Amino acid sequence: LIATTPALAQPQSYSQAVPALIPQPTSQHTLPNQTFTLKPWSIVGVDSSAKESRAAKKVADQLTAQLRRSTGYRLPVLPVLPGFADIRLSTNGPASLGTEGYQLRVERSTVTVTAATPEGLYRGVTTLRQLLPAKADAKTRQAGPWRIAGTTIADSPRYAYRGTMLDVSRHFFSVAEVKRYIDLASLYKLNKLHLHLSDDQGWRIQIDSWPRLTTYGGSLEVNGTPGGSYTKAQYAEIVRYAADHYMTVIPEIDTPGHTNAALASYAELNCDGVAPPLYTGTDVGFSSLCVGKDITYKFLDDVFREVSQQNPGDIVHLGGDEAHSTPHSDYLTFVPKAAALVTKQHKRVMGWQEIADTPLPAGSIAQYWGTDDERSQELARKAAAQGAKVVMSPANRAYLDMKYDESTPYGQDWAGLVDVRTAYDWNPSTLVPDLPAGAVAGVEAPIWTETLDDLDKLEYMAFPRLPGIAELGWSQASALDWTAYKGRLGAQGSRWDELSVNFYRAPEIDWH
Ligand code: TNX
Repeated sequence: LIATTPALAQPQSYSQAVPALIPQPTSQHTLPNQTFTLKPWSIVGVDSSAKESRAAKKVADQLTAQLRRSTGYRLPVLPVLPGFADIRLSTNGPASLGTEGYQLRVERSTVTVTAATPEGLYRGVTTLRQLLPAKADAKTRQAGPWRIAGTTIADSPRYAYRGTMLDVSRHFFSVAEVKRYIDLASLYKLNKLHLHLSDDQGWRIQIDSWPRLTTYGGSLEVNGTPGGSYTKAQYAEIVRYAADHYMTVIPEIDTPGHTNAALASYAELNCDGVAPPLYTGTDVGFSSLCVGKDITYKFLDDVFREVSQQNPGDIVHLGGDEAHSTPHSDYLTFVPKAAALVTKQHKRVMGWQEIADTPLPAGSIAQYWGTDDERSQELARKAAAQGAKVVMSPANRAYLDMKYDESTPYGQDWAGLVDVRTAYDWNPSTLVPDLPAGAVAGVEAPIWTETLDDLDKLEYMAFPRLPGIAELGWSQASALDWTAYKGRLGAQGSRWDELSVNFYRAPEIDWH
């Protein structure tokens, strides 16, 4: 008798045993029969040098604050004693892990996250959160058990620059709303928050030497509803909150175009000395600073100084996009002068791709927003040729304000419809042909807000596409695979439900 062995079906529990992580880590292996269970008496231990102990403790406190809410356990955080804590968080790992790298090991009795810095520890803890059941993210106490399948993970990012941009000019967003956006973006290991702080429709950051920028220039937004602006104290609160989530704020003051709010606030900034009215429409390209006037550079010197003082990060974004009302020869004069006022504050210059037409200071970053067009690709190569880095924000893939499909109730479509796959299925290093290897610093997903006036709409456009851009920024090229990603993305749905994220349930994803 010849018995045929039925093909071994994948055991049902297999997919549950291999947790779905976004971004996909560099390496991940299962440890069979090593399930960890969090207990009411579990202890979290922090092992760090004296220098890093505060920051490391804070990472532990952020983790336990959430887990106490959902589990109801006490979860005390203590300096680690060998062989003692159930969850061990260490910043005493080897320097070879890099600033953001970490190792994570889940065994029957312990979970260990090891990094070389508090930042690496933070990235590892975001992974740990995704390894726990989705209900660990709940706001109220849930029933256990709180199990994590045994695994070993070694992980570090592909790119140093992994960002998202929020346009707070077209519609203003409060400090609380920006914090919520930081909460959600940081879950996917994004490390840059680019704030688009000025545009035609509103100036949103207090500048003491030019107070009317906010008192008048910030008073409205698109459609004429009341706008708003951040005081220095409020802005500092955003910077601090971002830092606590290991995100660096990149402030953008858009110049020489996109400046109607400033021109309306100060007549002397206009070439004809006449202040235009405030603008609440959604056209672009009609405003320009007066390139030939000295006061323009006095203004920018003051603005970049005050903005730099409020931003510990080393990058200031000077815009430079769509200067359709600035004669090109003026543009070529203007950008190097504005850039010099940024470097004078010991900051690196960042700007939209158009700045690559001008000589750029060392350490500059050009932000690609093209749609596979020749001109944009040429600008990216021009940036690289002069030693600048390029951050990839292709509008037809990375713009979170583009509609998913024709039925998306808001958003724009000038760069095309961007479904979840289109946003994910590309390679930042090879998108622009003939861009030298190493020129790409990373990726950024901007969310422009002409049509987005509240947090629900922001969340709907950012989720589920933002995690895909985050994965492009973090995971190795070899790990990028739409079919596998799609499966992992579906598992985020239950987390977003716990976090009350208003995400778009894209029909091609199997949400669970
Ligand atoms: C283009 S992309 C802009 C923004 C708009 C956006 C809308 C870029 C650098 N400028 O001014 O808000 O399109 O999608």
